Amino acid sequence: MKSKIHLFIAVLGISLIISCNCNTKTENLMKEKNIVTDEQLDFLGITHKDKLSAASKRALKWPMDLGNEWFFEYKVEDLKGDLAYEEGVVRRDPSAMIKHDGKYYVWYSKSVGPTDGFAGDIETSKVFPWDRCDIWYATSEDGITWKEEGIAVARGEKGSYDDRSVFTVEIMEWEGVYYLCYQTVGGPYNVRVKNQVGLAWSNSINGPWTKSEEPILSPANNGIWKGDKQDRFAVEKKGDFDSHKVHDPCILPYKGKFYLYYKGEQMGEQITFGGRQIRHGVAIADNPKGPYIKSEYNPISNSGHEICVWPYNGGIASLITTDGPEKNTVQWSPDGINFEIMGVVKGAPHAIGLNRTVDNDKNPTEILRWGLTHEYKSYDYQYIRGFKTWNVINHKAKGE
Ligand code: AAL
Repeated sequence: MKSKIHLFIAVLGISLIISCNCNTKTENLMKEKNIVTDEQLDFLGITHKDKLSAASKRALKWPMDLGNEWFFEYKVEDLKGDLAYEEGVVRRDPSAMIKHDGKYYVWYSKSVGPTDGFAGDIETSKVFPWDRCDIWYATSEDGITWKEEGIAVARGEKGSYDDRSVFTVEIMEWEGVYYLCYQTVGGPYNVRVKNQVGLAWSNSINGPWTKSEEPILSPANNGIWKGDKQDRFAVEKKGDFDSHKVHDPCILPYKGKFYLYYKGEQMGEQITFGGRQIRHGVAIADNPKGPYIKSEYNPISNSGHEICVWPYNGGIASLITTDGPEKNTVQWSPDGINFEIMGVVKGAPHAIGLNRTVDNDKNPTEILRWGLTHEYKSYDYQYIRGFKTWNVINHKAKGE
């Protein structure tokens, strides 16, 4: 086990090293040949270049310019107006914000009442705070005080694939058309129910929205449950990383195509690296409405939870939170698929609704300067809050 942990730490270290901005070809070449400069030794405070600890060996592979802008700290704040905490109401998983006619728009999951869980009659109970949700939206002039505008997308009619809950939504605007993609569950909502992704579109930001007749993404169909008892941990075969649920969809227009990033949950999910076994995948389409084809390179992240992705410097950046060995890292890929660690954070807001109105390329984490998140007031009730982040640029004592 010990050797496994060492291997893991080494791999994480190496990926951090590889991922840092390597400035010049010369710098890379010197690293390959293990040439160490006096400047590097001085920068790292290494006294004996012939007595290098494992940590110093790794540090010597870092670039001299570590790229502080990939690292950030954050705080969470209350919102005002209709998105302030309301007793008895769940508002969670905010979408990204986009701007229209001078106003920010956000979509989110909304349900009412406490969660009963799975112990009772699942036909009548509410099994999760995100069960029995519809997608609502709100607008704001300043991103702080919000006005709830009403329902955007409601659950489907009985018998449809989304008749139990529609939730965890994202927005994309493309060529004058608005697209909402979201999670769907069809009843009865038992612990083995599969979760899919639906899409709705409209020519107007205020709707009405047309829903896709079929889901645009479904779980892999290659896991095998063990027995008939409702037990999601009992499996003969786990199947692909997304054999149980496809969640947290987010579509980005990228390189002339549409990249649908999502979180996968696997049948027979286990606890690994001190958290849930959660992975991310991507499915790619030529048109916003699909068909979306899962990448053969999936999973593209073996850590993370809610999807938080944005374009940066010709590639795609991703904030990885909550689960897995690479949790609390900011990653970047030159091609939307091959992600490397660029920065590590102490923690980050969850279920982020990014501010898509900024110039992403100003700074790798510019899009995270402020946005929306949700927090748990209790297990039953979540509410949407605002967050702010900043890059650390100095460390000074009082009066210094
Ligand atoms: C979230 C998301 C998905 C899950 C639940 C509601 O934060 O990962 O949306 O289903 O929790």
